[in-house]
Amino acid sequence: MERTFIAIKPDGVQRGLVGQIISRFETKGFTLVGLKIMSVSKELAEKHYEVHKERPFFPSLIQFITSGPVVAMVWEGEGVVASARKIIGATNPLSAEPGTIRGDYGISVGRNLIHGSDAIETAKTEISLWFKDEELVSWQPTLTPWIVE
Ligand code: IDP
Ligand code: MG
Repeated sequence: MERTFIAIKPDGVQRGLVGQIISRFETKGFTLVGLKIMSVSKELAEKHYEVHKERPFFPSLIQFITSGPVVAMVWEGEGVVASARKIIGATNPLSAEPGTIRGDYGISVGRNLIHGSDAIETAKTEISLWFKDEELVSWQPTLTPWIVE
């Protein structure tokens, strides 16, 4: 089953939006299979954002993501990678549609609340970077037949 990596960034945690953000994915019908709050090391942050290491915003991005607790999650469900990106909204919250997490809660690209994997392959890499196998729980919600035909 398809899985994606989602992280609530320090601004989302500090602003008390953890519950509301988790609710978006939960009420959509996806299944939570991994969840932890953690301090992010510089090493983990740099690995996670490696593709951006030559960009001018890289140092401030690393500083930001290591500046407070992050809530790391793995969500499961058919089409979850692309759907989660839609639920999250555009990178710049000012361009993100109302109804998306970034569109509803943010105004600044450097404080855009949440990360979501951008492709199935990226999701696999990010999940194994952030979680050990034994931290993930495979389970079948009893609600499934009411959510998936
Ligand atoms: P994404 O999070 O929507 O996938 P990416 O382009 O992969 O967006 O950028 C990763 C993160 O880097 C963004 O979520 C944002 O926190 C930060 N970022 C991207 N572009 C900028 C920028 O122009 N200024 C400041 N931060 C940026
Ligand atoms: Mg990205």
